[in-house]
Amino acid sequence: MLRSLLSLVAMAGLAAAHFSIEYPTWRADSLENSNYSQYVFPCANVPQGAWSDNRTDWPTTGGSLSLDLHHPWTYVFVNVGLGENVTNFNYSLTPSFWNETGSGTLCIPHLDLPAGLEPADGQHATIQVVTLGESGTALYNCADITFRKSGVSNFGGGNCTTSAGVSYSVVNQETNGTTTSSGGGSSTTSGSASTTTTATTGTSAGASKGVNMTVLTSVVALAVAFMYGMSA
Ligand SMILES: [Cu+2]
Repeated sequence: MLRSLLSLVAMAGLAAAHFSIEYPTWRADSLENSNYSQYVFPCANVPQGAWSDNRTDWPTTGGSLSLDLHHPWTYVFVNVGLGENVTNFNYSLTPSFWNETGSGTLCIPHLDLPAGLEPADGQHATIQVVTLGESGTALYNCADITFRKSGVSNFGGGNCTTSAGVSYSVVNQETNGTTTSSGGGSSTTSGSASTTTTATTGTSAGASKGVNMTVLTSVVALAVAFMYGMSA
């Protein structure tokens, strides 16, 4: 009974869970194939080339990023690695990570590159997006790109829209009890880092998913507590 309840919860969690990269096009749909898992570092166990010819031109000065997020909230990290089949994502596009709230599309019109990263025209690279929730479990997805000095139309304007109820703030670095003065964002700021997007709350889709997730979490907590009770 308990086991079936737990597996039911797990299945429901999978259906409502995880995220996708809408732009640039992700390496492959990491939800469609049972060999893929967004829990697997660095790219959800999706091999490079899983979808052929799936490299998006992206400006050498930085570009747009659009995510479809399905949790009530998450922390978001965006990294870049250079090369054809990257395993070392050693450039961060989010020197201060984001605290995102809401379920739906989060579109960033322009992400700047860090100062040390000056890719050549035609340089292959991969963008890695990591989300981190309250359990400490991270989810990964990747999008393969080719840096282009020109000819890339920005994914801006009407295409880059953020869902109502979705917003994020940049988490400032803190030391014991004091916030460092870089909060204004000069030295470590990477483009949109000082931007806080806000949107109206309370659309039906995002809100209902959030409620479901909360209920699921409560059920899991109860089940785990029950198991502890039985084994103790
Ligand atoms: Cu999930």
